[in-house]
Amino acid sequence: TADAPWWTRAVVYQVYPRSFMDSDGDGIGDLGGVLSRLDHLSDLGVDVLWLSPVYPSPQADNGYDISDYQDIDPLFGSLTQLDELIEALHSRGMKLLMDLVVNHTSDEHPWFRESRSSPASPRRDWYWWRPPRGGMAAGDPGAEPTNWQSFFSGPAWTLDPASGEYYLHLFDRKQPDLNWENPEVRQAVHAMMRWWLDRGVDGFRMDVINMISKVVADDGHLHDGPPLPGSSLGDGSGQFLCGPRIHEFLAEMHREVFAGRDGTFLTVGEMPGVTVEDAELFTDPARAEVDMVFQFEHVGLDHGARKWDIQPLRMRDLKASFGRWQAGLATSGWNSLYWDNHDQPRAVSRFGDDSPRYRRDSATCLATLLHLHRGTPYVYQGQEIGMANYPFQTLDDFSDLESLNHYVHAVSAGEEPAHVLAALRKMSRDNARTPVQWDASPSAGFTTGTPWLPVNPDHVEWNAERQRSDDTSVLAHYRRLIALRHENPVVALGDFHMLLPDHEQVYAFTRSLDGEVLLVACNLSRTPQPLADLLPQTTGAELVLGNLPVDDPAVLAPWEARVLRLP
Ligand code: TEU
Repeated sequence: TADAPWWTRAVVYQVYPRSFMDSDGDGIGDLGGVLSRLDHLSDLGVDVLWLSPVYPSPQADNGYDISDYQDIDPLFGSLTQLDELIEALHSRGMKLLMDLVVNHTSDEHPWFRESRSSPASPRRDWYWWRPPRGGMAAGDPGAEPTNWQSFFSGPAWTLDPASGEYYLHLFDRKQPDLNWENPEVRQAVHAMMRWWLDRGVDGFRMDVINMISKVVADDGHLHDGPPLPGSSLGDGSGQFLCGPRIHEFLAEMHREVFAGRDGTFLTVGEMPGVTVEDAELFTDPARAEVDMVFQFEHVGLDHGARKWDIQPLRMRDLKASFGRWQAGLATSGWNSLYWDNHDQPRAVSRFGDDSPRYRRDSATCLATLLHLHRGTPYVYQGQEIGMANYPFQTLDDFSDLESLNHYVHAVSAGEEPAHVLAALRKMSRDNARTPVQWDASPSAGFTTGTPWLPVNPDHVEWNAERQRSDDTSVLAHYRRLIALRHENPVVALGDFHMLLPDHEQVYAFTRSLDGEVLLVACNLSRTPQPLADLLPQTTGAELVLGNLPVDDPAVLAPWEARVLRLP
């Protein structure tokens, strides 16, 4: 276990800066705010800070549309403050991951401005430009070069009238895809990454990095995907997820950026649609591509055809999925572990039970379940204090373009507005983007101004200050979970074995290392469960960490999670 990489014992904390802490009163979080709250991170015990984008951006997608990769947007602060943050984190023994968004830039990036300026521009081939589909006129419905649907609704191509050609954007039209087939693009990205490493950054979270290789014919032709039900558009994912050159591009990136550097870096690739088999290759240390990936299987289990077609999560599906990933990466490769991030609704509302009676218990139960798996846990800002979904009322309450675009497209396609709104309330990314609740004051201690997105009214009861000295709080439990990982190699490295695969309420598994066996048993329901009957080996076992006082050793109380050391 001595030679296991440092990040196998690490816990990463994600800061979505716009909603974390505002230091200049404009109602938008910033780097000054992050700097002012580092004690909170040290107190929690996290090792790495993943900072969502703070680069210059028109903010079409809250910074995931970058117009300058080597500066800081004045909205968030300055490069000087970023350097201060690197220094402050390093002095606390922590590391900084920057968010690398290089599948696409902003349409306001100089690269795209040049590329769009003329078909003869030397940067034309830095992006994906194509003429209208064979024989059709530019601007005709269906004349887009492929039938792909954007992740943010509508076609993934937008016409540039000046040239009569379309450009590709898998996301918003203000996020044109870079053409990674072009070695000039790859070299420019590598140079930028090296520039950040030279500044002292410790690695990257790589945004939709498995989309940078598209299936493209020798003549440049891109292919349609299968038609989407009830739509004139198609599912292009087979043409751009984990495409033919993805391993080549990531290996090249690793070689050009990290090789030869003395340092202990961390790379995590965000990969919608990635399979365990793909991830075994991506995270195989011998291949030097990425250290770990964010996969999306578990956060897709309550989705139907779309994330908005919500269905109840079945426990056996969750166990099968997590179990498959634990088994698949058991001998080589590595898992990331997450419930929450800035794109997902709050786990305590989605997978837990945010009723007054069970909110604390379910939040700490879900945390125990996740953090005791094999992999690197990611804590999303506010998750450590049990922050929950926001009580959105009307469409005006929402800010996220993914949600707003979906509403417009769904309603114009004939879906019932009230039904669409109900789905937004549950699944909108805005649920994760309300300001972090630091205290019970009017704006939860987040800002002295008007917050860009309203603070959840429940901040009066659910806030960091109230929990800091409460040993029974969600925050205290996260502190203990993180310490457990730091102090026990079996938590970081122990072999994983799933138990009770078909039980609908109890999620249980063991972790084993050098003869030490921990058994983790979590009751993800409101009904007590007969632990001793289900798992007789737990009788008399030593309690290592529980999220509730143990009333009856033989019974798991509602939302009770126990970590037991077997004799
Ligand atoms: O998200 C990638 C992504 O696939 C998500 O958009 C996800 O599909 C959706 O939000 C949830 O269903 C990354 C960033 O995390 C996200 O914030 C950006 O909007 C997106 O890429 C484009 O950069």
